[in-house]
Amino acid sequence: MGIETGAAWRELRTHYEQVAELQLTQIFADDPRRAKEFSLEFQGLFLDYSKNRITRESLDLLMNLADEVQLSAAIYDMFAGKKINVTEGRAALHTALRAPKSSRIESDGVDVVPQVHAVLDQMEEFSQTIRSGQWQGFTGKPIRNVINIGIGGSDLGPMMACEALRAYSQRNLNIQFVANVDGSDFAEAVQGLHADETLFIVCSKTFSTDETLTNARTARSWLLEQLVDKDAIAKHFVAVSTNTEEVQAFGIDTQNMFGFWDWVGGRYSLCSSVGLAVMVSIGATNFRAMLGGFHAMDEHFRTAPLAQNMPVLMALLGIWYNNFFAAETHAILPYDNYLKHFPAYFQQADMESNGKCIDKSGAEVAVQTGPIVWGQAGTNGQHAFYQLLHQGTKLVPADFIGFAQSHNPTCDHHDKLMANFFAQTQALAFGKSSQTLADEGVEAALIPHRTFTGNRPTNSLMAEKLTPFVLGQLIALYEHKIFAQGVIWDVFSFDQWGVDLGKNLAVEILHQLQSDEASNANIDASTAQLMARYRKGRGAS
Ligand code: G6Q
Repeated sequence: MGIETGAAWRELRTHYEQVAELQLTQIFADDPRRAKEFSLEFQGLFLDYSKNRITRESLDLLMNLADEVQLSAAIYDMFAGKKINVTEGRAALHTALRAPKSSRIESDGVDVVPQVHAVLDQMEEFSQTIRSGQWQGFTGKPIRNVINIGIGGSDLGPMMACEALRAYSQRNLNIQFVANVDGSDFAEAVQGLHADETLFIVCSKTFSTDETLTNARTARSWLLEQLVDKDAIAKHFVAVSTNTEEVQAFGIDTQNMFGFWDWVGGRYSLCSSVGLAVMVSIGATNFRAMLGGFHAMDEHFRTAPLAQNMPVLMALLGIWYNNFFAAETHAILPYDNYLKHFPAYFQQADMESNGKCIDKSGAEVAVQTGPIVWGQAGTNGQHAFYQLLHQGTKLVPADFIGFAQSHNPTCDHHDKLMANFFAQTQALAFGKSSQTLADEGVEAALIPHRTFTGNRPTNSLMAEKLTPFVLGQLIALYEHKIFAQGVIWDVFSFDQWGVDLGKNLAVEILHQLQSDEASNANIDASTAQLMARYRKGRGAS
């Protein structure tokens, strides 16, 4: 029996029929207090959700849904370290990574907080030696280039946060990321770099990910081509992993290994040693300030009543569009260039967590689950895909994220940027009617093409400035939104079995591509034809 059979869902469905045609123009005109009442502030982070197609009753019914699935108990279980990642037999305790030293959080009867802080201290010491130039490469030179080699959760988080907090970075350090097994990624990253000034962070929870190990081996060869002596490896490679044995086998000194734990999922691991590149870039004080922002939002999520709980509200609004308005996608549109990787980061976090069609009992779900998440930093998107947002046939709920202050206040750039933010949410919500166009004297034949129906929902998130603290708040906000939605859809949000099949098939296909004889065993006709073409093209057949 899925969620769709419950009373709350059925009431929401009936309610949807009643309010689906409501126009934001009308409901704003009817209620002058709406903007104020449908807004929420938490420690400087402001959410205006008034431009959503909801009434107070919609919210009450959505809250009933949260109660019906016992969301509060699920939140409690996650924070308490219960093994909610059932299919992998693990807890999902990323919140422990940003808990203050004084807290006590147990996993398997062990308080994990001291371990977390010991690793943070180790990271601090290490990043300080790099930042100060104390860490010397094999030829005695300080490190100028830091290259994180990792993929998925071991890449997107630190890459996103390094860019988001670039204004706080130590500018004489060049931090780069190599993820793709495509050799071009590595080749371009090291263009023009000197090995004796370059440090690689091999970032892999399992230390068995093929892309990462392939890139790491290439990095080792590149380094040894220049520095020749194998002893150089210890000065130019460090590892972030849970797998000591494999780190050792690779030749990395385990003194220079930063651990984490199996209760941290890859896509939720930014606050662990996976964030090492971020700490090197912005320093320990800023990194800890970011953890403070995460923790503040964790506490808000854990303790605030559901109706005033920012992640819960955003989760329920997402459910409202995904499941009742049949919206297929959700856009994240940050009006801050430093957040340019933020949509891609949450594309992984959301789609890998809630892109599931099987519920916790093992049955097929009867309702739509995770949306397609996408987006881009404004205002570039306005000159590209916003046409569809304004006039397309699809409903695309969107989050706009903006700041009152810029890190680079140049002339009136920031006013212009934010004017666009405000204008877009206004245009999406209220549109422009054919009557107005007619009154303006627009040629009749053009009126349908120039009409904006409006009624396109957005959330607006604003803070004073994109600081490390605010970034932490924002990331935790979305993490918990995703969790709350997973609870409602009754899917396991912390596994990712869907990435396995392709990965395993690639192993077999690679074997065939690299053997002299093409056996084509277990290969379908289409794939065999493509492989044959590839073999011929690369000159191997
Ligand atoms: C994230 C996933 C996945 C993972 C990568 C890298 O939640 O688990 O994106 O982070 O596959 O894995 P390793 O860190 O083990 O190399």
